[in-house]
Amino acid sequence: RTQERTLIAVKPDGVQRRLVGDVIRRFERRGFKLVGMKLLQAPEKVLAEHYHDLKKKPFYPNLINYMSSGPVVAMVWEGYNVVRTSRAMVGDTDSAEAAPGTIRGDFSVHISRNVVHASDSVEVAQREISLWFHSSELVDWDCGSHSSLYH
Ligand code: YYY
Ligand code: MG
Repeated sequence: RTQERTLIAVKPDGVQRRLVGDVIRRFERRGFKLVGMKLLQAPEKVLAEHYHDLKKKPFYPNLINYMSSGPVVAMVWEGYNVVRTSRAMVGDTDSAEAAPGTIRGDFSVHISRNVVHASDSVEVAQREISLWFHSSELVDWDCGSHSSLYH
């Protein structure tokens, strides 16, 4: 499905470290299509919903503090198998385990400052996209290189 979409977010450490461009470049060059993007200070309510499954984890308060510590860049990327491929591009949750060549493996050293978020399933991606974006903020545009990327 070339219409699959995922939520990618550059976290506050990535924005502070001027890594937004590097993250975007990797998704563009892989062949994915950017259909939504914004810089925002994430509201606590959005973060609580975004990480609802981690509420009972010991690291949860630190995670919310960190995610609130500065702006994030939220993006929606579209393309064939984008959810699974972007998880591979992002790398292991624990930066110490993330392979070189992945975003976390190239740009981070610790699990608590791992630069990016990527949705982990198609269902979760749909939920996260509607949490972070209004449908009017997503742009359905024709990519000129479509026939070079897909048959
Ligand atoms: O999807 P992903 O970001 O790779 O990992 P999750 O298990 O969903 O955890 C979300 C987020 O929580 C992770 O990116 C860093 C943080 N975290 C942490 O600080 N310490 C842990 N032991 C596990 C996760
Ligand atoms: Mg996750």
